[in-house]
Amino acid sequence: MPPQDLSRRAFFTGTLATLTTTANLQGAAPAPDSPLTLWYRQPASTWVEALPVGNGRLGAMVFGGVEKERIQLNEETVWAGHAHDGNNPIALRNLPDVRRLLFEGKEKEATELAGNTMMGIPKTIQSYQTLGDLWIDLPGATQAAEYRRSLDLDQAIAATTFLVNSARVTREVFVSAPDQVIVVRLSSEKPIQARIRLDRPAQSQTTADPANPRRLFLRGQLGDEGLRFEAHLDATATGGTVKSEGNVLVVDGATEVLLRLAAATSYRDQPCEVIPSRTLAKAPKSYKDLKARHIADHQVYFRRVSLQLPANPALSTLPTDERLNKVKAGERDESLAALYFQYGRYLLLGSSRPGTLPANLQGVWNEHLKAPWNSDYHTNINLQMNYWPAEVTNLSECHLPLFDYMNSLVQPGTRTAKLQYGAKGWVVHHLSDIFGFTQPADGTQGIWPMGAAWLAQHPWEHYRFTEDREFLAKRAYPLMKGAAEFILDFLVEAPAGTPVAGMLVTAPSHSPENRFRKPDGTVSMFTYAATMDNSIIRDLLSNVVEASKILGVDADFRAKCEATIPRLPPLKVSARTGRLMEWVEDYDEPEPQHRHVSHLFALHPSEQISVSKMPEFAAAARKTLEVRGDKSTGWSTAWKMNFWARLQDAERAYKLWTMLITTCTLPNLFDTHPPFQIDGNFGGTAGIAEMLLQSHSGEIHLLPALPAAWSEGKVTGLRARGAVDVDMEWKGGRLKTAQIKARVGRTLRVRYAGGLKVRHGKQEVKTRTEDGALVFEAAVNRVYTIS
Ligand code: FUC
Repeated sequence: MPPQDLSRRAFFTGTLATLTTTANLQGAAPAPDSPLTLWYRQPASTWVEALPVGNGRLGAMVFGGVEKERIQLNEETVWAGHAHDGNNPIALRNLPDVRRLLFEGKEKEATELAGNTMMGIPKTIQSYQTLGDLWIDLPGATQAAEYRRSLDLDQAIAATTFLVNSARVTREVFVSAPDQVIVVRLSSEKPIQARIRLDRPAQSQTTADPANPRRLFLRGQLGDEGLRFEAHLDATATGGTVKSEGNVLVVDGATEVLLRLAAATSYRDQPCEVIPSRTLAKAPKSYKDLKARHIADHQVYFRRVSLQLPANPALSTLPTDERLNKVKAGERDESLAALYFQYGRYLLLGSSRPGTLPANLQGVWNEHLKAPWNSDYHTNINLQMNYWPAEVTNLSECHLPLFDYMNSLVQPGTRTAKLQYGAKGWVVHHLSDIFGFTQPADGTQGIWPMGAAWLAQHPWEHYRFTEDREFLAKRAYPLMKGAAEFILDFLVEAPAGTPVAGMLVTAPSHSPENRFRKPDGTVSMFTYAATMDNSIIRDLLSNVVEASKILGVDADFRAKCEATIPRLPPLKVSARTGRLMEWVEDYDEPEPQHRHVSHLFALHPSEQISVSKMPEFAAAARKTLEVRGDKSTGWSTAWKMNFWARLQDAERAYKLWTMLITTCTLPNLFDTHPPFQIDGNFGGTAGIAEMLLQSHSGEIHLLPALPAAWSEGKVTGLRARGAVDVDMEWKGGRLKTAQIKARVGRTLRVRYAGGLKVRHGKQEVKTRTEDGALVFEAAVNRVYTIS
């Protein structure tokens, strides 16, 4: 293969500043063996070509440069801003007027008044930020051959390998969860020289440790009132020396260099100045031990699930970017969906582990000081979407940070509920940070007090998938109840003259970020009783009722919830359009293809609409989706994939998958809104699972939306509601066999289009058929084979 001049490769679109190498590349290393690998023949020239590694708290983006390697670093609490009470003291006294104006149809006046009186102070939050960059220079390495960089999802290791002067140089990077360090090992067949640097675009200094010539400190503060942060890096060289020169570590004549980096901020690590060095002191010094402990830990979670879909070897053996480009050009490689699915699981493990913060808009990976949407927590779809794959793809533990985070919002959210709405319980508006921001932000579209109510679906789902009663009692129920308490106080009776007079409604209300046009031509976002609110509330109150029954607690509160549910405005199908109505009246839409499809919340993630139980509403949901159209942002495309899977329209769900991978996916398989936003990865991963297995509405549905393109395949380790493990194999588009194991003894209802028998070992199990589903008694932890 001829030498390739990086600067002339059409693929590279990065600016010179982001180029990580100017080396010439010659020849190519062979493809890695594992299908669970992303790999490339050239270094990343832009951040969205770099490969992510993470342990939930720490993250790194590996560029794979030759002469100059950049490893961009993150620590999840490097976030500008600080806690303070930003509730608006005049909100509550203006709320009745805002409501009155909305009910009178004076949206413009209501918007103005609410904008002047209800917004949080300050009006928004600040950004999650980069921790900095680790640079590894190999002076003189201007020519490289047999180059390859890769990310092995099964080991969670990013590797770069190439020949310089006929000697193989290899770098491996991972982020250890058991040892809480970012690890880089550089090895070379011939002794090398290297320069190792740490820096950050702002607010930091790098110094060498006066007490240890092999250690660097990167430290700083995010403004006068902001957090302090620290990264400590140490280097060990084999067969050579390492010493500091100024604020650089210089390696001379080594064949192996081990770098370990630990980081902390004053957000929770006190004193953060010494914590990273303590972490380094505790972590193993040997690469072998670090790596073994890292892989063992990662595989406990990662290997629970496997997925095989038909591979096209002509594509599946190509570098990931070339493979993706061919799929974008219309070629088929179904196994790319399996890789994308496992990548989603990998990304969740990398950005959300027990004890960490939840995955934000970019997971944990962000190179900016001011990121798009601050890389924050958006609760009007994005944060929830991040967790859609957690339970079904058997990463239940990764869901836990969301509940810790919700807990951290209870106290400030209770204050906001009281001060801004005169309500009990806790409330969150459409965005938040790590400092307990719960008030409305970013204009009147931020007056959307439904965040806690929607989030409260998650601990309930965790319970449904795990059947962990203690969790339900101690963690889930208090969060759900507090969210419901707010809702019960927030709801008001709609006055006479409105289409929902006498019903209990939300006011103010939004159908997130979408607008409507009234017959007089006025356009607004601000209203009362948007369909999404009603559906979220119906979901929440029903879940609270069920949870309180399971736990045998709170009969009075349950009665209040039960009495409220029938007074909520019901879902409505428009007589004019046949679509599900998004608003209280059948308004026109200025933007019929708006990315949010909030009024279908009842179809997914809730299960109020199901094809079998409410076919007329399912039909209206179909029409809604037809008019909304398929093309949209990353997360919206992923949501639509889930909607179509719930509608059991396999080919349409597959079409949405195809759009997600061809129009919303970056070279490193990150989702793009654009720009990069990780929710689409997680929503897409959940969507693939939803096509293969569903477990809402009291039954387990095998292969509910299997497209023709995936006619052959195998999946192991998926989870269904009711704490059930499901493996399946299918051929010719038909289920061959499924193995089902309930972790709690129970009656199972299993649906599959076609006759099935259930066996335990060789013995046939007695079943009955109810409403087309196979029903049988499953004993705890017994494996049943269905074929
Ligand atoms: C919501 C969406 C945007 C974006 C932002 C982070 O506001 O409407 O598309 O995803 O969140």
